[in-house]
Order: sequence, then structure tokens, then C-alpha cells
Amino acid sequence: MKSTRSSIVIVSLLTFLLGFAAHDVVGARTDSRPNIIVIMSDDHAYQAVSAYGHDLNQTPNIDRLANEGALFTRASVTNSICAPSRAVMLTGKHSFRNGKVDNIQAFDWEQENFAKLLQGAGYNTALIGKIHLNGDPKGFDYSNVLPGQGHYYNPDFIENGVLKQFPGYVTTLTTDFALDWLREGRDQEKPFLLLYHQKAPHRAWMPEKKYFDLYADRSFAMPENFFDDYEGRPAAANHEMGVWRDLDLVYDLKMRDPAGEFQTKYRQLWESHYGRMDPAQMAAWDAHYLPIIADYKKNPPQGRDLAQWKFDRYMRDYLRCIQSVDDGVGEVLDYLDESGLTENTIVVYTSDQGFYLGEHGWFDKRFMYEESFRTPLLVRYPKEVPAGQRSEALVQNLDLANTFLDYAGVEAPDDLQGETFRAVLNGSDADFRDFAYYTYYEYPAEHSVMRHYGVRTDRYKLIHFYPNPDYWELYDLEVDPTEMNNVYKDPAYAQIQAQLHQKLEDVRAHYGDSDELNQEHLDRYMKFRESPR
Ligand code: SGN
Ligand code: CA
Repeated sequence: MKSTRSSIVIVSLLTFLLGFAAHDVVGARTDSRPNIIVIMSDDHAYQAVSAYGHDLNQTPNIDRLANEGALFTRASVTNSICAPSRAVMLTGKHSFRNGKVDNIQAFDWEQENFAKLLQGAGYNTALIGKIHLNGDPKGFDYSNVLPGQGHYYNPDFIENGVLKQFPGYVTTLTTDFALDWLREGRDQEKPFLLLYHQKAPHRAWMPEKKYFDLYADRSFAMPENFFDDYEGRPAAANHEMGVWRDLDLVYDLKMRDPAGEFQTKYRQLWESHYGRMDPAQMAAWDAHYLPIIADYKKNPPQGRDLAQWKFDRYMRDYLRCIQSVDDGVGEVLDYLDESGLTENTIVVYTSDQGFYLGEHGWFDKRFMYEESFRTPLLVRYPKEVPAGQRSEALVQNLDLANTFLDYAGVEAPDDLQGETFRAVLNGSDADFRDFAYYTYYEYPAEHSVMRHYGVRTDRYKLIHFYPNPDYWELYDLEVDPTEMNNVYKDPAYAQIQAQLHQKLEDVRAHYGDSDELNQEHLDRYMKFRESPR
């Protein structure tokens, strides 16, 4: 007993002295494992990141990551909606494995996640901004998160369990909190993991004053399939996310209307967002939006002019919100430069999913079609990733956990379902999984996107919509990149169809997904909807 105790004392003393000596000599931390910053925005379409080659807007700071690191042109999510996407990122498991299949089911923080594993391995960890998962975040030494969806103006944050309202604009506040933690909050002697997660550019796209005038006079070219007739695609036809028909004048397009002249589903909701502003914020807001409302009332656009007008109004506010996100990225990258951390910090920029910017006539996400299935993904790590690297690998948000654990030298638990893409990033092996699997569950619900699952391969995509109507879609992305032509019943694709069915079956067996699980989720969901609330 005595000898055990004295050896503990000796070991502790030695550890202390060694640690002291190391710090004294080097004056900095001795652990050389990379820091990791995951910048995630909400609903940020890759079409609105200039590094992806579209000329909708300019995102110079996000683009820095592409210029100095890697850009993935076909990265996707496994379930295109906020909370499930984040659950997949954290757990490295598909929705049907981590339990968070839709925005409604509770998330179980008791299960393993990669932040817990890194924390256990000596990383200092923080989660700042939007997470949209109920309950106290687990795996973080520090958390400062928005409750639920959060608000754009004067938002509440829950800092280490304590709810408090902060004056200001959510995107700049989130950036400030991230910088505060980086500068003063973190343990300087440990490698760190920071999840820096923006609410923007989520609906209802409320910009900050600085950007009210950005694109004010610009009219945006509509995507070629804006006036899609959804032929051969009943689930698409069933949507409620049309820019023309479903964007709400009062809520989405900020046409505040206390006199009640406009038809709206969201008068109360809009008042609650608008009502959060202080008098100065309101005055600035009104100075910008009141003249637009007055112009509209004088001469309300009709028909296709109304579609273009709504599209322009949507795009302007959406892109303005992104500009603030890009500013924040710049501030964090500057901090890394100034503090000498750039070289040994992995910086990831991604979104919880992609978004429609008028493609198929839509806003929102949820479908397995490219615009919302894909997500922007840029990774900079100067120590290992060559600058300007481009990859078409079918990586998914599912793979982030494995990849981070790999970089940190922490063994990934066997039940993780992703794969590390470190070799793709450093250019040593371009081969990666030859498919991506997708599931979506939230129906009936807002935007009316039916339940479906599917597989994407290098060239094709097979999707099964269910339960009613129950039918299939098949796309040849090489000849039909905008997914307008469902060739499922085309005899020319009979062989491809059979191959893809086999692939899908194999993939579902590989991950442990099944029709029985789908039925369970559906039953639970319908019970929830029917229960008194
Ligand atoms: C809210 C939005 C929807 C959005 C979902 C999911 N409506 O319901 O437009 O699709 O969130 O978004 S709103 O009236 O609240 O703006 S998610 O990205 O958070 O999953
Ligand atoms: Ca989202």
C-alpha cells in the first residue's frame, strides 16, 4: 500500500517536473496532434460558394480554404435536414443507427460521438452556435449554443447550460464567441476541437444591416428548370417549396403587413422575429424594407413577373446572410495566421446540407436530388493537404468522424459507419467508397417531401419513394445532371436498373437498414403527430 502510494507520488512529481521543463523550454504545448475547426453553416448551397465556380456571389474567405486546401465537388449528406445531419456528423452513424431520423425525434447524447472520443484523448473541445439537438451537449469542455433554430436578431444562447439573451446579430455573435474561446477560453496546452456552427443562411434569411444594400438592384437568372412540370416524378410534384407559389410574402419576403392586406400563413411568426429587434435595429430594417413594400403595393407584379420578383427577393436576402458567414470565416482564418496556428490546424467548411436556389422552382432541401443531397465541403490542412486539391470522391458527412479520429490518432470504434478520407485529402489514394447512401423520413411535414431512400453511384442514382405512392426514380447523371428525366421505366436502362437494385440491397444490408426499420420510424412519427400537444 505504502509503496504504491510513494510510487504514485514519484510518478506525479516526475510528470510535473517533465511537464514543467517542457513548457519552460518550449514555452508552448508539446502535443503536436492537429487542431480541428469544423465550420458549419445551415442551408448553405454549394451554388453560393464562389469556389464552386458559380458566379452568384463572392465568398473570398471560404474560397481561401479551397485555394489553400481541398474542395470536394460531390460531397453529400445522408439525410438532408438540419438536426439529423448534425447527429450523423457527430456520431459517424446513419440516422437509422443514431436514432435521430428527423427534426422531431429526440437525440440521445449518451451515445458515443467523436467529440467525446477526442475529449477523452486529451483534446480541449468546444461547440459554439447552432446544433439543433435537444439536451445538454456531451463531449464538450465548453458549449455556447442556440436553442433550437435560434434567432437572427438579439438571439438567446445557452452557455454551458445557462440561457441568456445577447444583443446583436447571430452570425457576428457566433463568430465573436468562437474567437473569444480561441483567444482566451481554451486550454493553450492541448490540441483543440472547435465546432463553430452558424445559423445562417437558414430561413427566414434575415440579413445584417451592413448588407441590406448588397445586390439591391440585381436581378438573378433563373435556373433552366425553374418552371419544372415534374413529369414522371410524383413526389417532386407533391412539394410545397416553390419559390413562386410557396414563398410567403410576409415571412420569407419580409413584407411586414400589420394592416393584414397580404395573405400569409406566418403573420404571428414574422412578428415574433421582427419584434426581437431593438428600436435602432428596427429603424434600420424599416428604412430598407418599407420602400420595397410600398413599391409592391403600388404596382404588384403578376404571373411570371411575380415569380422573378420573388426569386430576386429570396436570392438577395439569402446571399446577404452568406456574406456575414464568409466574414466570420475570414476572422477565424486571420486569427489562425496571427497566432501561428494555420499550419497545424485542420479547417473544414461545410453546411448541414445543400439548398435549392430556384432549381426545380424550389427553395428548401430534403430531396435526394443533387442540390440538396450535396453539400459544400472544403478542407484545409497545410501540413498534409496539397493546396488546390480537387476531389470527386463520394464522401459524406458520415465520414467526418472517422476522418477526424484518424488525424488525431484515435482509434475509431468498430460500429462507426463512415470511412476516413485522409488518403483522398493528402492525394495518396484517390479511391474511395463507390457509392453514397441516403435516407429521408420527415413526412407529412412542412414542404411536403415524401419519405425516400436511395443510392448514388459514380453515374447513377436510384431512389425509392414510399409509402404512398410507392414508386422508384432512376437518373443517369451523366446525360441528365439536373434530374429532369426519370428513366426508371425506360427499357434502355433495364440492365442498369437491375444492377442498381442489387447495389441498393447490398448497401442497405451493409449498413443495417431495412423496410422494417422504415415502418418503425413511420409508426412512431405518425403516433407523435396524432398525439395531443
Ligand atoms: C423550419 C423551417 C423550414 C425548414 C425546417 C428545417 N420553417 O421548419 O423551412 O425546412 O425548419 O430546417 S420556418 O418557418 O421555421 O423557417 S432545418 O435546416 O433546421 O432542418
Ligand atoms: Ca439546414
